[in-house]
Amino acid sequence: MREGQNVIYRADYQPPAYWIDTVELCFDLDPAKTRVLNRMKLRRNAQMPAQPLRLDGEELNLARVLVNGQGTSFKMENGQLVLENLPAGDEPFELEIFSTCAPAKNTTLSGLYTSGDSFFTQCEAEGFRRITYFLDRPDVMASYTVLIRADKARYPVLLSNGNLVDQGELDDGRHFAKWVDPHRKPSYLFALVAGQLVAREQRITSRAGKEHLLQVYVRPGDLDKTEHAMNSLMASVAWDEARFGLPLDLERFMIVATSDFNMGAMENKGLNIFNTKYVLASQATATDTDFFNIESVVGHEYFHNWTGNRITCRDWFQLSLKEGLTVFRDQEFSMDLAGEASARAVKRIEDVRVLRTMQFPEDAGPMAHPVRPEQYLEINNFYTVTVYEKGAEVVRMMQTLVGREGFRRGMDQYFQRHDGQAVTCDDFSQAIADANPGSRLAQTLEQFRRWYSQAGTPRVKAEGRWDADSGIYSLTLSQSCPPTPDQPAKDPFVIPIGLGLISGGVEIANGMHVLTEQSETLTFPGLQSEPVPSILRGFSAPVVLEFDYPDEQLLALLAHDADPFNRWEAGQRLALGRALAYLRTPGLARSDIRLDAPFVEAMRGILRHPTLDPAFKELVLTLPAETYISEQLDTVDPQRVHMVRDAMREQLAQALFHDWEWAFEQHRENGAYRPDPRSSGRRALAGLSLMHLCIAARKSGDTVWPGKTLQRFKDASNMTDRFNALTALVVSGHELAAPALARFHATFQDDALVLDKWFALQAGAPDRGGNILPIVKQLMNHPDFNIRNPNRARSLIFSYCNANPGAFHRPDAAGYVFWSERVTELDAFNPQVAARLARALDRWKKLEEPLRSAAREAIARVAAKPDLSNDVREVVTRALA
Ligand code: 0A1
Ligand code: ZN
Repeated sequence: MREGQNVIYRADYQPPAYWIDTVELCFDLDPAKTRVLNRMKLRRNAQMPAQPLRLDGEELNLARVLVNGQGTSFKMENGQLVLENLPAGDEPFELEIFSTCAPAKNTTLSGLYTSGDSFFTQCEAEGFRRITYFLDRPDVMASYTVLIRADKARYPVLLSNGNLVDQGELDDGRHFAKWVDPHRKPSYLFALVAGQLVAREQRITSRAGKEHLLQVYVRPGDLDKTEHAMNSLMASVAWDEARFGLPLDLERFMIVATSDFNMGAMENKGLNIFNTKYVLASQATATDTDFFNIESVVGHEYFHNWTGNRITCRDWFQLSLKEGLTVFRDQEFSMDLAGEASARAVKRIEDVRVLRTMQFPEDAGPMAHPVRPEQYLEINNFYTVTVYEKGAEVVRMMQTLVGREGFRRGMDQYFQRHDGQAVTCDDFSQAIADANPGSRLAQTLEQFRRWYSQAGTPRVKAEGRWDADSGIYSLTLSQSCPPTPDQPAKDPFVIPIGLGLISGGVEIANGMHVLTEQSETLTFPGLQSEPVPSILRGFSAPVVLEFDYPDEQLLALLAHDADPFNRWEAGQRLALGRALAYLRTPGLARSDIRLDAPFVEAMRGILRHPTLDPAFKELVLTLPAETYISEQLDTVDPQRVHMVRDAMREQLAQALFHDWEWAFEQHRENGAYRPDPRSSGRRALAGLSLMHLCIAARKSGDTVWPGKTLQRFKDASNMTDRFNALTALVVSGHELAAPALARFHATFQDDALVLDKWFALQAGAPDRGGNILPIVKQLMNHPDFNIRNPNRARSLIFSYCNANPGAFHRPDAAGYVFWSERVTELDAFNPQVAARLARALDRWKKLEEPLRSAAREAIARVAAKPDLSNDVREVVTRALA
């Protein structure tokens, strides 16, 4: 992607040649042809040499351009509207642009589009230019006034950012609403919504005694599913005030849900637009995971109001400035709401699991990029787990290096310096360091910033040496980082390493070592016996820790480590070690897989533990994901990885049969449904138990547990228990799965989000003799399938291609053929979604032959298509490079 056309480089950043101070937009909404009148006040940026004004525009029909009320000459160049004859001097001038667009034909879901009978916008990153000609870049911040006119019966609700200042009737059954946003903002935060919507409303009073109106807008039938989103919003407002002293700066804060959305949600100023998946929930239709995701996404978007909106990004290379920081904030929010230490730890483990199963592979593949990328062809491809999740880990390390209070001081400093500005990742780390002079961050700032500039997951190799004579234990820590595209060699990172020493089941040391050199040795004198080191406690840095733990040490950590993260990690390492040993055994058959007694007993010990949190037990007893296991191998046969993991799970199911029975009975009842960490943890463990009981039953021919599972599926009072039971039947491949699936569909056929689960479960089920691809193809023809709806496309196609490696990587390459067809099909109407699917084969170079060649061929087939979008082109060209 280096010399390619249209590549944008971070190094080429130039401030804008003009500023836009105010924007007045007037919309006449019509699905076929919406008219947009855009009146702006501009002035030259005196710091830049005089040059023409170049406005971005895409898919617009331009009708008229006036400068200070007069017609003017203009030309089109590379899709931009170029104005050369502007008034001389530095006086502000008025520019009026009249254009039209076609929302009903806009299948990309970027810009102004229709979903059902309503209008929505999505402007991040570069969608505003699909609404009007503009300096569509985040460092141009303007004040917006928006007038919306539309048919009143079809579009009774008309919304935009800020405050409603006027509304009224017009002729011909039309009406209008006028909105003024009191805050300056970049164009990517503009939003407009119009349609038949209803709102749950809540008035709140802030700590400072200010009144605010909170609203959650949905389609009329969905109002009863908005309570949790509203509660989450209220909790978010309270949390940001309490933890960071950041109040809501608007009289009114709105969330609107749409079922057609490319991503999770969007933080438009005062008018967040959400995928319904992250708003709608009832105990009958949403799982515990859905409830927690809603809480965290509502929090995330709300927290953007300060980290992203009040202080925004100078350019899109700085995306992690807002995303990494805001993910960090939503993670902290969820942890604080979870309350108890064990529930916080569970959340931390879940976050690390996402990082390691999704971001680590990204960092090792063809799309690897630094948290602050250097170049892109299509910015939408860089809304990645690296920018978001690794970016959050970088912010977390800053907090670790300056302490929690120091971090709060740093945030205060950041807002004091930069409120109202468009800034860079360096500005952020500078503020945190400056507020904490003398801290480890301030001392190492330049080096610390390599986390923003160097891609790849660092390795920390630890080697312990015990000298019994002197009673000294020494630990050598060495770091390295594998090459990534464009970055063959890396300089050492600043790596905070949480470290404990355990001797005889007792913790004798606990602290934080900051590794800055390529290699450092720590010594611990005066010890009676060789300690067990607990390294990288709390997952204190986003690195791979290499340490040759003997099994006894892992068993000791699993039994005793005071750090819950490393306690869980010890169990994962025990399981991973076994999986890798099987995978490295030539000619291994499924029947050769026999888990050893110490491992099984350790797992039993955790499952039966008298005091451990059920949610934590569920995490320990879940084997490492197939993708995580695959990342540890040089070459991968995904079907073999699946076979090994599946066989290990089956062994755990059989060996712990009575323990699973016990666990299920102990945790099956949870009283009235509440999606809190405690009772959801109990449901999770009951669900995992049921799954293992069904798997064991498949092996033994027992019909009792499948029967009980079906009964639970039918009787369940909530979606979590119901779906877990259904999943147990489907995953174990029991014949009761088919009637249960049919019943599930019949019950929930009118609920789109539940149907998404129904599609996803079938597409993600374990492959039996190559049966999944035919099922997926059949489901593509199901009357409820619609590839144009991103949620539905993801639930079927992505669940198969991205989340079911054992079924997707078929020796006959039919999975790859299916993938390439879907990528091209999607690309024709929604490039963003297509490009995400295109990434399913990112790791093709790791595949064993003949899969590797077949995958390459499939990617090449996509790359050879004419008219590919930039989005897909960038992904496939990088993959083939
Ligand atoms: N800023 C949003 C994510 C988002 C990004 C791009 C979108 O359209 C291309 C939509 C949403 C967030 O972080 O939640
Ligand atoms: Zn975000």
